[in-house]
Amino acid sequence: MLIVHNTLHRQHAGRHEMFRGRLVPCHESPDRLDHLLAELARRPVGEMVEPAAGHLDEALLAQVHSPRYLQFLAGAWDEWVALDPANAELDALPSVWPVRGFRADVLPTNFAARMGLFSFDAGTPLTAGSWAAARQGAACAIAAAQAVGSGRSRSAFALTRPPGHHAGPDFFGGYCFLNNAALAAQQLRQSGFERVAVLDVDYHHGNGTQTIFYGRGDVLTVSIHGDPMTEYPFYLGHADERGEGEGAGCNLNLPLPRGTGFADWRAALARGLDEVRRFGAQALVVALGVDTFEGDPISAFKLRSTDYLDIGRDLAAAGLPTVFTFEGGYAVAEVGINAVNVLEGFGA
Ligand code: Q9C
Ligand code: ZN
Repeated sequence: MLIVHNTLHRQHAGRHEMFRGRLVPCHESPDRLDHLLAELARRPVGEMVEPAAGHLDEALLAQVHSPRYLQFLAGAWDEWVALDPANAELDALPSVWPVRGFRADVLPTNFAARMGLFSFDAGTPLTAGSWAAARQGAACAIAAAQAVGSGRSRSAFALTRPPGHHAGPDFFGGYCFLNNAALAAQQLRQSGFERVAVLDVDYHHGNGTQTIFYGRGDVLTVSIHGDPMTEYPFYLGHADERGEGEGAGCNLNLPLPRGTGFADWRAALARGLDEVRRFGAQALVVALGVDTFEGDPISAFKLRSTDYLDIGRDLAAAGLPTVFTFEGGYAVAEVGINAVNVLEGFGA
């Protein structure tokens, strides 16, 4: 297992997210990845590398995200501070969004209006270093996929932070800016795998990844998650979403109720892996969130730390070249143990 480390991840450090009328401390913190690194130091599962500094495949980025979205993200912090120098001490959060009936084709000049156009929640602060960290995380995901695509390594784990699976073609949200799993899948396609599957095991539906590939027949997206009737991101992730056009039949959602324990969760994983096999995937991307853990502060499944070893074993049994991206998981002290358990269970 090759580990690709995002050395810039600490530059993304949000202060607050909006929750029930209050700004509360961010759940998605730099400590999460630091705990994961500490656990990797205790239990080395593979060689650790860094992506080439300052290099990111812009062409690949533009195959997953829209030019105007990327342009917005690149300049957003400077625009925010230009509004008021005092903003440099604050996070930028959206507060207005274009719902049904509003126009998304016209790009307002107003910064807050564009912030809302390119986002879907007020829980994803943009800070001074968010863009640098997100770009380097994306570089990790792409480098991991390149290593697997070239045959250098049969499997690779990208230490992506901020996470990515909620980010769509032209929107951020759910603590995500760039969709690392989608970028890894796109890179695997580029490396010559004709059919690629993304299996999302984060507690939350991978709405961004689903949306990016919804009309495509070359990338299967499967997500196991809390039922969106009660769980974030609420507006996508139902079982009847099966893909459209050339992508018809190439999306599978496996929503599960709050309180689901490992036996039922594992049965859903088996169903998801069946679909990956049926699709004929030649390579696999696992969007690995560990917010399915029983101790997670914002989620409601009941997985225990030892269950993650079995998840790793089940994933390895698919027998595919595999790239892992790191997604959610907010029980900070256990994030490292749980994620490294997956890698250990997976083996090489
Ligand atoms: N107070 C990922 O796991 N906020 N994103 C829910 C909780 C959004 C989760 C409200 C959760 C986003 C990558
Ligand atoms: Zn999550």
